Amino acid sequence: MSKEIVVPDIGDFTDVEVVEVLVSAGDTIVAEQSLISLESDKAVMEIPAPEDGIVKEIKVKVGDRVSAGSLILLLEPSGKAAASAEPAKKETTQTKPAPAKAPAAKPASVPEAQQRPAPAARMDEASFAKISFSGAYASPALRKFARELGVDLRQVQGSGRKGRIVKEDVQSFVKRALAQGAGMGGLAVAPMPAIDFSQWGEIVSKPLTKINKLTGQFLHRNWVSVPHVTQFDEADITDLEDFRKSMLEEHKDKGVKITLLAFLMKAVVSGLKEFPRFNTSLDAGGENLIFKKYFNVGVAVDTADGLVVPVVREVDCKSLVDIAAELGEISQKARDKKLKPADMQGGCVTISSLGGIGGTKFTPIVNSPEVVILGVSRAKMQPVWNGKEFTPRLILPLSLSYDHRVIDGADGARFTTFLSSVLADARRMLL
Ligand code: CAO
Repeated sequence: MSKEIVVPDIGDFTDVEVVEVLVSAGDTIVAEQSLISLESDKAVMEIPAPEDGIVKEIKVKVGDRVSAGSLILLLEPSGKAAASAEPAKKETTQTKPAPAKAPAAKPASVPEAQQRPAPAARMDEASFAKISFSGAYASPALRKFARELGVDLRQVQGSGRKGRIVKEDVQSFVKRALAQGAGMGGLAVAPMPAIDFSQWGEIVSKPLTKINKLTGQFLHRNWVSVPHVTQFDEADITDLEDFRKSMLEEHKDKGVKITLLAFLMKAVVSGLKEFPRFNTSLDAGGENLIFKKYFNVGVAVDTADGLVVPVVREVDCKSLVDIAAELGEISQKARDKKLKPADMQGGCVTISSLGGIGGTKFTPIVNSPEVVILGVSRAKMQPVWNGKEFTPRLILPLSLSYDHRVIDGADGARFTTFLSSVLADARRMLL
């Protein structure tokens, strides 16, 4: 048996617009829960449920105009309400069977009168503007303010009493959203159309791995929110490679493979020390630059499930051999899916090395909130003019992408020039 829930007495207001319908057919609701929001020229108010129950049918939609007495929805009262009505029914049945059926035959008459909130005093405009109901987490005026700004209050953390959302909460939310680039209408991207690729030939659909999905989200966010510039350069690593080979020979019995990557990590840390602005992050509000006094280096590792970036900590305090050993361990851990979230946090800079695979250059995406990433491609022997003749030298291509909000182009070029000089003469790493 459904009850008609109507708009109660709302003072002198008539033909007020419905701006939100806050429940749906099938919802279980409790007394005082907001059902709809109405908006006049001067205020917003929410109409609360007079009792618990299940919504059977909604009778209004956004844009409708309503007045006191307009039908909002049909409600099936909950067991509690029904149960409390039950004894009375039984009592009546015992004493006077025939009239007991009367309420069932005319469900609308008595219940409709009961379900209206007590008429009480009619509200004037001022009290309409101030009205708020128990259980609401924001005042009607605040809701109006949020709606004008297009803020979804469900995403706003309330700092008021009992978590109530106050004006400052909405203002901070908007500031943060603007700082993060959200809400920039110009960047709105049209959704991808759903395409049936099988119309052009055979296909197989495979689900993305969890790593693929997470990496995709991070990369997309960084790609659209960080203004990237990639500085290309080259380093002559002929002497470094000779030195590395001699070290390889020395350590071959100790089970540690001294890789070029270990040297690159040391060289990058020298760069961070020389150019402290590269070892920073912007704070969440985008108003302060956080300078880091530690030197942790992330390394992109290609695994069967996707890309992960474990971090080697305090590279400045470790020897080349220790770094090489740790690199071997973490890349194995990554491939065995044994990395913990903490193993991938706290990086200052990332190195993405595709040198073992090939390619000449690429544009890596900054691993935000870091501000710089070094991409390394395959080193090749090349003829280099030394002023008198061409000599064969091993040349390593470098691709340094950086966050242009933090790093200027001139500094980007200074950094790669410095890196090249350090890699050309490994003794500089000691300075
Ligand atoms: N130029 C020429 N040869 C290179 C080289 C370079 N820049 N870098 C490595 N090599 C050689 C190594 O010397 C090694 O040769 P040997 O087997 O003869 O000794 C071989 O290539 C394989 O090296 P490796 O790739 O196994 O080892 P690494 O230390 O260079 O790299 C790691 C380790 C974990 C970075 C790598 O395995 C990896 O996963 N790379 C992919 C990273 C990636 O996907 N990046 C893209 C991210 S998107 O921005």
